[in-house]
Amino acid sequence: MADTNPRRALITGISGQDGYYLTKFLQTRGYEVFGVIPCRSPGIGEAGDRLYYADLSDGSNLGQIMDRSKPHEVYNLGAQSHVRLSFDLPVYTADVTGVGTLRMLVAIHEYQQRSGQQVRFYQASSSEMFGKVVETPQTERTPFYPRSPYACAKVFAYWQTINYRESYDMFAVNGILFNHESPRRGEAFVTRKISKAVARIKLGLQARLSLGNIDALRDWGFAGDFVEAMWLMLQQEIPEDFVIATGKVHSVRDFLDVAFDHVELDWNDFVETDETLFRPAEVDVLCGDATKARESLGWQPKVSFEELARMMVDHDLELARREL
Ligand code: NAP
Ligand code: G4F
Repeated sequence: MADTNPRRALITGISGQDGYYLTKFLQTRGYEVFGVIPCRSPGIGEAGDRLYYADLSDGSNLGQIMDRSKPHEVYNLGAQSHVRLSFDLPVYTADVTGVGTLRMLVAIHEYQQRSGQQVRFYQASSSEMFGKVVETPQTERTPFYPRSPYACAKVFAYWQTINYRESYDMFAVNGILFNHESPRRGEAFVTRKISKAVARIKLGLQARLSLGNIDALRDWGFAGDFVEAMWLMLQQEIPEDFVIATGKVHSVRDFLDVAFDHVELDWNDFVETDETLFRPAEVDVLCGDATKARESLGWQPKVSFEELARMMVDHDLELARREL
């Protein structure tokens, strides 16, 4: 009998930046959204009937979660996603970000065999896999050169996703997403660290901002635009991998310019260098070519770099005012 219930999606990493925007996006399309959250604090068993406690470093209840949520689509966004931190926690990062993806794939494959239901799988792959880039811009065909434990873990997850697609005829795809930011960005990532500091400096709540390598160049887009591409990848007839990027490159200095200009301050008066924030190996520049996504998915970014930086500062000004 045909399944007439709403489409169901299961999201790992639902409490993160992309989990937030993807949940909103799917809900506006009538999806029933289920989420996996790691158990870090009290409140076990009180996560709600669509939220399940699970840890990607422990696959023991992932199969049970598949049985309970019966998803048509799984978005694997859960990860230890901080590149600098991955140098301090390389084995943990490999386990959660790399092997965690494999645990999810195993759970989905076994669920498909048990239930006879087809599940579409999205893997949150990363432009960090290009690392010390061998060509610019980077496309779906550019070889990887990972430069951190995080990037190595993502390369492992990328190939496991392809292996499950090719071995078991699974609809499993990699979205190779370049940096994307928003007011929901974690505060340890450079754009949000800056936007939060700009707001607090403007209101007299903070005096200085310590940063690492401000010459790094990234292809920065808006998370709200990028989650739409995740969904589009799972609506295609054939499972394929896609690069998602703006194609425009800016330095951390550029972000400082726009963010401080927005509140009429000069960042040179406030920013200092902290050597401990440099990485053992840096990714100097990333620039994506999303031609395939534009042509096959009809996807393109809407929010510009300048709009993104101002949006984040405005949001953090609102938050900082509550501290006064
Ligand atoms: P994020 O804000 O750091 O969110 C990561 C999510 O993973 C959080 O919900 C976190 O839960 C969860 N998580 C952490 N450890 C876990 C574990 N052991 N088991 C289960 N869940 C765990 O990351 P994001 O920016 O939304 O990115 C989403 C995904 O895309 C990540 O896989 C990231 O690596 C990848 N990606 C991001 C970008 C980007 O520029 N944002 C670009 C390319 C790829 P807590 O909230 O409890 O920590
Ligand atoms: O904001 P970041 O920490 O992002 P990074 O390392 O590019 O990684 C993010 O994007 C990846 C996609 O390419 C994701 F896969 C990954 O999960 C994450 O979301 O650092 C951006 C740049 C780096 O070059 C860093 O060295 O900013 C430089 N930077 C300079 N000062 C800093 C700082 N980064 C951070 N986090 N904190 C600083 O104080």
